[in-house]
Amino acid sequence: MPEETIFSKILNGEIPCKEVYSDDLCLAFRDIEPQAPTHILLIPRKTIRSLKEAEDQDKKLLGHLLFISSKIAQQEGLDNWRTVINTGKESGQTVFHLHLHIIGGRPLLWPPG
Ligand code: DGP
Repeated sequence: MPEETIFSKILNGEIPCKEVYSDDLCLAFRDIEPQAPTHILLIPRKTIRSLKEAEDQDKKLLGHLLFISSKIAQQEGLDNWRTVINTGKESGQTVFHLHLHIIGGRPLLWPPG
C-alpha cells in the first residue's frame, strides 16, 4: 500500500483544498502557506513519493504535469512564474507525494536559498 500523506488525503477528499484545476491525471490547489501572491501545488493522482521515484512508465505523466503547470500559470494571469519540484528532505521537500509548486505574482530572486 502506498503511504498516506496530506496530499493523498486531499486527493481522496479527507482534507479540503482550494482547487484550481483537476483532470483524470492530476489535481491543482492553492498552497496553504503561500510564498507569493500566486502559489499553487500541482500533484499527480498517482502516488509517486518524489521525482526520484518516478519510473519509465511515468514519463508521459511528468510531461503532462509540466504542460498543465504552464496552462494553470497562464490561467492565473501570470506572465512570469517559477515551477519548483523539491526532491528529498534537504531540498526542502516536506510532503512525500510528488508536487510541482507554481509560484508567481512577485519578483523572484535567484539563486533560491
Ligand atoms: P514541499 O516543501 O516542497 O514538500 O511543499 C509542500 C507544500 O505543501 C508546502 O508549501 C505547504 C503545503 N501544504 C502542506 N500541508 C498542506 C495542506 O494541508 N493543504 C495545502 N493546500 N497545502 C499544504
